[in-house]
Amino acid sequence: MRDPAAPRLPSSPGFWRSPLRGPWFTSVLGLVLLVGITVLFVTGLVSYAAYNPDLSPVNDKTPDKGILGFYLFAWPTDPHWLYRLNQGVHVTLGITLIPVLLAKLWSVVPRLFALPPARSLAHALERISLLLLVGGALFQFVTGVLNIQLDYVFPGSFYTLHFYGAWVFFAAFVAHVLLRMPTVLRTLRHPREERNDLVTPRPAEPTFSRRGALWFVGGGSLLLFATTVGQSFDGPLRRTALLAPRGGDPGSGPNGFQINKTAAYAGIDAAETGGDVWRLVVTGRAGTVRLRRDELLRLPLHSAALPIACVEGWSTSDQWWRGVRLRDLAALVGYDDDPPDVFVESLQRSGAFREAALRANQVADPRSLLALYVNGEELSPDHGHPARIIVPAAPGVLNTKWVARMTFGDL
Ligand SMILES: Nc1nc2c(c(=O)[nH]1)N[C@H]1C(S)=C(S)[C@@H](COP(=O)(O)O)O[C@H]1N2
Ligand SMILES: [Mo]
Repeated sequence: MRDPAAPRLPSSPGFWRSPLRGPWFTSVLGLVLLVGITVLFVTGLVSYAAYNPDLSPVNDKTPDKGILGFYLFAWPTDPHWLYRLNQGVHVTLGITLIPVLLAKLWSVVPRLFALPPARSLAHALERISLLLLVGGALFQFVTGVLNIQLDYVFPGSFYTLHFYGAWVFFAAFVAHVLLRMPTVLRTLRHPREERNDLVTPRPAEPTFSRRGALWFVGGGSLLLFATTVGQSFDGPLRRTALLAPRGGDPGSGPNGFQINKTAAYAGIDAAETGGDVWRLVVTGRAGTVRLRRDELLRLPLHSAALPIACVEGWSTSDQWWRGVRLRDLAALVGYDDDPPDVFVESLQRSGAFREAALRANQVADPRSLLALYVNGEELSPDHGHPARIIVPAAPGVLNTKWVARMTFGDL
């Protein structure tokens, strides 16, 4: 039987009946998000810096960022797993926090309907900032997940959306934390005494304790974590990455590690990569040299153990690359001991990742190679045959495949 006195409108105080709602539940989830979202923001900004966007417009996926690029710095080459760790944390943590974010929103949902919409100017401003906060959080999580799952649904603009979105969201987030911190601290010190408008005046029978509810949320997070984190590893662990679309099994053998875009997808024609047609064109202050692959192979070859680490969060463990040092190629065209920046172009004719610029510190690193072999075998077509760039600590996108042209000189 329906209780005739039951409030029908979500704006009525007794409409929301879960006894879980209240300052304690909201505060605990809020604290988790305070730590987690701060890490997401920092790793996100760092990830953008890793592209070296201030080096060249081709690296910059967010032009017109204005002063928001104030913090950019020259991306280092050490430790060689730096981008792998940064981006693995960013993506895996983001996915893991989804249940916490949803639970937090659930815990405060009555406030969305609270009437009157504004009691005072200060209250109106606060509600507008909450709109930015909730809208910003949903926007960041949704664009992030869509980019990983559907890959290229935002042609070129994902970076811009996610970057601007991050600043708007984080500004609202900081304001919110400052406003609410006193309540959170009071609640955690005296969990039994603190009450607020989230506590229902008509509690329903509890089906869950508050601690049980937290375990439930934590269990959801743990499940997402366990089915995502494998994308940052090789072997059997990778197969546990059920939720990461590129987690799966990349096959076996020396070239059996994760492929981003295949040669077919990138429109690479096998006729262009063969030994008698392909030439590497290297230009610098001393002029231009054109090298056949057998000529490249007569240069000193060096090895480096380096991972591929994509902005989408997946990475491989260290692969064993072998090829010509970038700084040796610079020396061929006039830079004997002071390698400059380099602009690298692929055979690939179109697509945002067909070209990239590397900074002088990346060129100078002895582990930075124009790789011809991986794990003791020729590069496969999908991993960039006949030659690809591999640079320590750099995001995957800077490791251009199917290289055709390299232009040395300060950018
Ligand atoms: N020419 C070209 N090179 C490219 C790309 C591309 O689309 N075209 N993708 C980049 C990206 S985003 C990544 S993560 C790595 C992936 O390298 P892999 O497919 O060998 O693992 O290649 C990079 N090199
Ligand atoms: Mo990538």
